[in-house]
Amino acid sequence: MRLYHSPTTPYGRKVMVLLLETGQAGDVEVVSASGTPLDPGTQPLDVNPLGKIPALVLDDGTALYDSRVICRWLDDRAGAGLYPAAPRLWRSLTLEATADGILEAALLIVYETRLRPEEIRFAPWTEGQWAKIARALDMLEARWQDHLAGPLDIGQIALGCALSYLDFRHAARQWRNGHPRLAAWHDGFAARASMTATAPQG
Ligand SMILES: N[C@@H](CCC(=O)N[C@@H](CS)C(=O)NCC(=O)O)C(=O)O
Repeated sequence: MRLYHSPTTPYGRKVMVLLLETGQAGDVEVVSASGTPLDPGTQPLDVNPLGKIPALVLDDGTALYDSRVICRWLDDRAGAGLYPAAPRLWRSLTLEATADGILEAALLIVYETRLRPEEIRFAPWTEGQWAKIARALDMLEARWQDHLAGPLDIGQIALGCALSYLDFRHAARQWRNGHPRLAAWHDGFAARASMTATAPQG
């Protein structure tokens, strides 16, 4: 299998963490790819026409994307149980969607500040993206601690990668302020071997 990935993509990191947690890392050839909405660069457009990574090409040529599909497929392949039976499943998937939503807003802010020329930037839009993240963090702090204390699942993997991405790209926003329980959970999660082995570089 071939995984298109870059050392800084938090969505690709979800897949890498899952590969390590489920003992499948050796089954995948990692191919470096990168690009932006302005320039697809080395993104494998023939694999994912949306020009995004991660994307996984199976041995029979089937292309899988995005990270949610790839993670679920890999979990199924290994029988790893990172997608528990319902009703817990719905919490796991909602947590993953929340973490991915944090990532989406965080990435849009990065694109806004890096790609858009300064004279046409719109600060209220950027702050609106951060407000989404702030609301999600408040909700996770208040209502998700029981789930986070439970067995490892795809929601926790996605959240661990999302919070680490906030450290990586938005450290100045200091997401830990007002979220001590989430910060404590992340300290523990970030110490996992699968997380230390996949820390973003660049
Ligand atoms: N929903 C997708 C998001 C993937 C994504 O946005 N990847 C970024 C890298 S972190 C990308 O490839 N961006 C290039 C672009 O948007 O053109 C997933 O979960 O895989």
